[in-house]
Amino acid sequence: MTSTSTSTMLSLASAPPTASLSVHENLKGRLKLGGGSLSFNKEKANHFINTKSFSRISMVAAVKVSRFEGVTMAPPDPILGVSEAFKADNDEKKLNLGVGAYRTEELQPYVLNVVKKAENLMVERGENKEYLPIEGLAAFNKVTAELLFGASNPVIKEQRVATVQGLSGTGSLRLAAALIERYFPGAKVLISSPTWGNHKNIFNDARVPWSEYRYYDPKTVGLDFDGMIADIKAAPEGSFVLLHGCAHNPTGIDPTPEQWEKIADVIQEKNHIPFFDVAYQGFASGSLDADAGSVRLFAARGMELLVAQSYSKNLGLYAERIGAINVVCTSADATARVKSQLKRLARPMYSNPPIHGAKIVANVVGDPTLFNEWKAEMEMMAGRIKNVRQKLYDSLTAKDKSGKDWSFILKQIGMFSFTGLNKAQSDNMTNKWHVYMTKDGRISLAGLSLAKCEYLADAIIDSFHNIS
Ligand code: KET
Repeated sequence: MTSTSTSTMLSLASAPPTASLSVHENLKGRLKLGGGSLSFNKEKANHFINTKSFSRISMVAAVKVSRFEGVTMAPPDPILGVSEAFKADNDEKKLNLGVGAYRTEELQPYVLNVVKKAENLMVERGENKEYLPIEGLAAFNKVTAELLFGASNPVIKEQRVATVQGLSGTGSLRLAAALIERYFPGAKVLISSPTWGNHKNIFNDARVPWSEYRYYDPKTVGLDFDGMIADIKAAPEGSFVLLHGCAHNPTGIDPTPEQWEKIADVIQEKNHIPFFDVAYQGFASGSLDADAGSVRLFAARGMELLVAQSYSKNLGLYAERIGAINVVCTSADATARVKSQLKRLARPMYSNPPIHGAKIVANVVGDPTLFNEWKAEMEMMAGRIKNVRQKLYDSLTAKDKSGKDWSFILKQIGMFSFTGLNKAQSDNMTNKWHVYMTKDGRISLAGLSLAKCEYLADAIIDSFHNIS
């Protein structure tokens, strides 16, 4: 999209009189074009006009300018942009702790063995590539809801879950946002402060108003539970409350089961609707059931709720874009209607979802042998992250003589550690130490190896103590 790639023909002859006049009279060197403007060579234009003796302007001026001149450069994405910067760095010591993507101890991407087995099954069966229905693969929708709520959960037995396959967690959240925009106009979504960076983009683009509730307390490096409760209470009745089902991103701090009960109490009191983002089921504790505990606790109260699911992390299906949106309603009848509207929203956006990831999930979760193998692999991945978490803590404690308490690292769970490093300190991590991370001080432990813990500890200690 360079300005020389397109030539815009500006025809004064065909322009209406007012337009040609305004071009002549307002030759100030720039000509307004839509939201942007283009350079206009006043002298050349005047010369051209003056050398013609005409009663009627009949000329065509060629102006080499892009029709997209008014489009400004977007900033790099705060998370995925980090990977782009990492790729451009040629230093051997470089470490990508930006995006939450699992790596092996050798820092290589990991394709789960169960995924390979499921894919082999698909090839053996000669499965086709026909369009899926708008709501996605039926076998996937069944197993994904069962994995989330438990197969014997009344919400499933009573057909009170509208499940629609989505474009992973992000696409599922976006579809739910579109549903909120259409059926709850003006309703607000409350999001935690801080939260996963893309939440705000999703609701902004869907034109759903949002505000923040307190979540992280830098003083205790823990949950600001009282602040959270007070803000949820103070929100307009009937708001949506976005909650991270487990392994809160970016803080790694989750409410306790007792705190979840109290959160459910205020949400019920205020007639709010809980909206869970479950991107790490099985990754927080290593147990799929334990990590779905928060969602099941709310469902057991008979509450209506929304849950977006992702298989990017727990099955390593990042690029397959496989996930789902589940809407739990109080009646099967309302559920069917909600599902029909989710389909109606999806059809003009992307028509229907991709089949490959859906088949993988359906094959793995639906087959007892593969399901057990998956659980073992997930425990292995969660275990490796726990090991580097411990080693990082040990390295920091051994090397840092300042007496700073680093135990918050061990209290956090999931893929990330929220280090408390500010933007300048995070910049130092990248510029001096080639450690790529998000500017909010988050590091992905899934991208760290035991071998690199000491180096990372040196970088953190230097950045923490020498940069303010
Ligand atoms: N919710 C949360 C909380 C989340 O951390 C992610 C991804 C998603 C949803 C969406 O993932 P998807 O691949 O659309 O299913 N987070 C990591 C990657 C990203 O930013 O896209 C991350 O925080 O690094």
